[in-house]
Amino acid sequence: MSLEAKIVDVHAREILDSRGTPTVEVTVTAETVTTGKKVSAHESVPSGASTGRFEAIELRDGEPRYFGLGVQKVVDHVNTKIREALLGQNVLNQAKLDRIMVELDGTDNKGNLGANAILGVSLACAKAAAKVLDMPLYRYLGGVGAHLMPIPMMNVINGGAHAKNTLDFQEFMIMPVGAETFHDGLRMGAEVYHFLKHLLKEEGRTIAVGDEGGFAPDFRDAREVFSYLEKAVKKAGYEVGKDIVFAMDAAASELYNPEKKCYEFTGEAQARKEEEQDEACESICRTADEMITLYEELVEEFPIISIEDGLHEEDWEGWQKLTKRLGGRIQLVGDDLFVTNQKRIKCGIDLCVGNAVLIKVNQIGTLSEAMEAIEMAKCAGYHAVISHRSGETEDAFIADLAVAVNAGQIKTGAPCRGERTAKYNQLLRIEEELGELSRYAGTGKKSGRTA
Ligand code: 2PG
Ligand code: MG
Repeated sequence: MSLEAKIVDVHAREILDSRGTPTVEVTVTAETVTTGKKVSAHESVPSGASTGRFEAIELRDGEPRYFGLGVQKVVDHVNTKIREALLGQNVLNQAKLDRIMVELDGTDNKGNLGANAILGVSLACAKAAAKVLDMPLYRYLGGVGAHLMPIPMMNVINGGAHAKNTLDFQEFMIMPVGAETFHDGLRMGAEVYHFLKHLLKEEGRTIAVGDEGGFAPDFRDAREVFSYLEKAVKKAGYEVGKDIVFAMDAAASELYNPEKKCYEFTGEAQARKEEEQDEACESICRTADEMITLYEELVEEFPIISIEDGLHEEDWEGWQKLTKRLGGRIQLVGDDLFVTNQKRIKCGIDLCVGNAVLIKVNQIGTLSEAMEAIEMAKCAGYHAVISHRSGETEDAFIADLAVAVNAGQIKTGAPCRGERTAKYNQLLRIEEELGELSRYAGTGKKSGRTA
C-alpha cells in the first residue's frame, strides 16, 4: 500500500517581499493516515519587475491599501476555494494536486484564482510532502539522481528595471566556472563582488545596491561594465575567462519600442550627453540586427558565455537570426520569450530559437508544470537555468529545485541581501549534506588563488 498523508489544512496570509510589496505565503498541513503524524510547511511566492507579457497572471487587489498591490483576494482564494478542493487529498500526489487547482481555475493563464494563489499552495504542498517522508526537499523532488551543484550566476551590477541608473541592460553576472566545488565557487564570486565594491568606491561611484543586490551606479554602457568586472576579477587574483566568466540579461522586451520598431537606450543616451556634452544625443536606437551585432562584438571582447533575452518576447524571427549567429558559441536564454510555458518552449524548439530556458516557477504557477518545462527543455538539448525573481522572500525553494533537476545553473542575484543569500546558503547546506556524492557543474580547472 502506498503512503497516504491527507491534507488537513491550507492557510494563506499576506506577507512582504524584498521590495516591501505584499505577497502570499501558504501553510499546508498534512496528516499521515497510518500514524496520525502531522506536519506543516510554508512557502511564499516571488514577484518580478520586468515581467513577460505571456506570464501566468499575478493577481493584485487593486484597492487603495498598498497602492493597489495587496493580495487579500488571493489569500481569500486559497483559504476558501483552493482549501475546499484540496482537503482530504494525498499531499504526496503533487501532479494531481496541481491539476485540481489548474482545473478549478479553468483559464489558460490562471487568471481566476491567480497564479500567485496556486503557486503558493503548490510549493507548500511539495515541502509538506518532503517532511512527511522525512526527506530533504531536493531529494523528494529529484530522487536518487539529484547530485549536481549549480554554477551561480551572480548578478553583481544591476540596471534596467532593477535600478534607477543609466544602465539599459538589466543584469551583469559573474559565473565562477573554474571552481571545484559550489562553496569554492560561491567564495570566488563573493570575493570578486567585494573587489568590485572597492573599485567603485575608489572611483567615487555609489555602492548602493539594486533589487538583486548588485551595485547600481551610473555606467555609460555594457562595455564599461564588463571592463569593470574584468578589473575586479583580476584584482581578486582570478583569471578572466577561465576561473570566472560573464553572463548578461539584456531584458530586451523592456527596451523595445513597438512604434519605432527598435530598441531604445535612453540611459546610454543620457550618459553620453552628460559625459561628452553631446546635446545632439537625444536617444540611441538599435534595430534587431544592430543588437545582434552589438552582442557579437561584446562576445568577441569579453568572456561572455550566456546572454538572456537578447531580443524582445515576440520577435521569433529576430531570435532565429540571433541563434544562427551566436547559438553555436554561447548560451542564449529565453526568459520573457519562453515564460516557463511548454507551448512557447515547444515553439522555440521547433523554430530553433535559443538554446536554454530560464525557469521561474511563478511564470507558470505550479511546480508540476515548471518541472515538465525543465524536462521538455532538457529533452531537446536545451539548458535549464533555475531563476529567482527580482522580488523575493527568504524562502529558498529554488535552491533545492536546482539540485533536484541537476540544472547546473542557478540565477539568484548577488551574494548580498538576505533574500538572495538565503538561496546560496541553502545550496551550501545541500552540498554539505550530499558530501562526496555532490558534483559541481563547473570545469574545476581554476588557475587563480586557492586560499
Ligand atoms: C529576470 C528577472 C530575475 P524579474 O528578468 O530574469 O532576474 O527579473 O524578476 O524582474 O523579471
Ligand atoms: Mg530575465
